[in-house]
Amino acid sequence: MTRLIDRRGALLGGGAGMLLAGCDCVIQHSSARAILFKGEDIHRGLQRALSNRDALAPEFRPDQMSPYFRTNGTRDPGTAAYAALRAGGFADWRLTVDGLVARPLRLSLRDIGALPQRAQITRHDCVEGWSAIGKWQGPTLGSVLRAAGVRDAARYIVFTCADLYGGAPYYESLDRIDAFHPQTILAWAMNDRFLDTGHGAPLRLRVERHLGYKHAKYLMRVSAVASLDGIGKGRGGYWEDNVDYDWWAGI
Ligand SMILES: Nc1nc2c(c(=O)[nH]1)N[C@H]1C(S)=C(S)[C@@H](COP(=O)(O)O)O[C@H]1N2
Ligand SMILES: [Mo]
Repeated sequence: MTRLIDRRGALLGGGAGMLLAGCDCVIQHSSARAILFKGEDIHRGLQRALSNRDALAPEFRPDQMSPYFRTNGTRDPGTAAYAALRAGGFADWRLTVDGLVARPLRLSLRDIGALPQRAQITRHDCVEGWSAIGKWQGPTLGSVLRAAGVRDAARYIVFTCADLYGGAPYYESLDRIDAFHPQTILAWAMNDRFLDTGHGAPLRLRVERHLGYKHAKYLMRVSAVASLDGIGKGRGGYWEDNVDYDWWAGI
């Protein structure tokens, strides 16, 4: 990993240009989807059947961004460990990438900023009935998994967070198709600024074809696994385990 960083240099030191560079919007795809699925009468199931798993979520223009993007769930992990990391500007924070990978990684924010970046303006849809449009930037999860040499036996990617619910970390999981979806990114910037505490600093998942609860904030660990058995209560996420939310939260 050190070699990867040395070759590409640091982004975070001089990242302003990158932040202002704008989004890699895929207008053709979103307008095609808009035309295809215009009628309110088209059943969601039909839409699901017609859209393939690799289809892109709609992307928006900067002038469509929500002036206010609320926070939900944990707004501050509130642990001594998290407070210490934040007090140090997350210089000591590392993302562990492990499990079924050839090369386990421990990535700093600088390492993450040095990977190829993607920016996207998307709509966040929370199952509780609110939505907001914001801009997110970071490397694709796929590029991180490739850097780690994810093994073929890995069927799921599990995300472990810094915040605790009843003593256990919030967690989520995706299958390989969503993990390698081009809009699935590990975002360190929101609306052209570093993520704030409320929105999941220093790093959160964006998985744009899914509902809000899949977008794990306060990321600490990304693990490639063959099965979700034995992780939490085995249903692939905190809400899935405890409130019967569906593991599949595709939109
Ligand atoms: N670690 C962690 N991630 C989380 C949550 C949480 O409580 N803890 N809440 C989820 C829910 S339900 C939603 S809608 C979004 C909210 O993201 P936001 O606070 O940036 O709006 O984060 C998701 N990710
Ligand atoms: Mo949510």
